[in-house]
Amino acid sequence: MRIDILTLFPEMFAPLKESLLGKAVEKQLIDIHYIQIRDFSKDKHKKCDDTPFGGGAGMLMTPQPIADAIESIPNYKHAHIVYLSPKGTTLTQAKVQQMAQTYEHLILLCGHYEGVDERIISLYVHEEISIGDYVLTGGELPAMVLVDAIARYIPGVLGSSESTQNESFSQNTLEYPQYTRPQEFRGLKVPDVLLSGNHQEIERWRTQQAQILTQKRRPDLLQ
Ligand code: 4FV
Repeated sequence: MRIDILTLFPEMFAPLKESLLGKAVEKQLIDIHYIQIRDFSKDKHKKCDDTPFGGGAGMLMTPQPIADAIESIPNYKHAHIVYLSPKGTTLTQAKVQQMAQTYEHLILLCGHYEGVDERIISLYVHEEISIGDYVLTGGELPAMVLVDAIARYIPGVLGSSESTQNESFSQNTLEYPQYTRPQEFRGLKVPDVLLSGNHQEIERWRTQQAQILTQKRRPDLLQ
């Protein structure tokens, strides 16, 4: 999968160069390109923002640099262009899985200030996605969240010991409690069933725990 990220702050994306994601890029499982929108500004001061028509607080990102940055991307017309925005569809695990399985080329537009000129959305954006009902200073963190979540579904990114199967939301429940060594820590013991070697009982316990936890914290998932 190729992902082009359009941003005013490429340096914010250092986390995508670490750990599993960094290894996935090294192994060329994911091809991530960072595009500095400001490089495309035709303003003599490289301005990329301006005041909103009709008044109102804050600044908007102007359309020209964004449009030219998008059109600089090879085959941009065949990519799925996403704008990270509180006005978008809220991201869910199902949406992440669908995107990972559907798109070979994603372009992620990161807004800043009050966002982008509406004409960019009309002309180029296929989908607006929100990571939650709160307002951030920029679309960079949401873009990193989206890339991280999608990358987990790309074959080879997760180690053989990890899986997207029995995890929170994958079966419309939260994940069961998990334990590792030592068997006792600060007086708290690992549940005996997990030490029993009885896989049928372990599976039954995990299913029951997931149901209890989901009913308590996220009954909406059970609907
Ligand atoms: C956001 C979110 C978000 C709004 C104005 C960036 C900011 C600024 N993006 N999910 N919640 N974006 O708050 O995706 O441009």
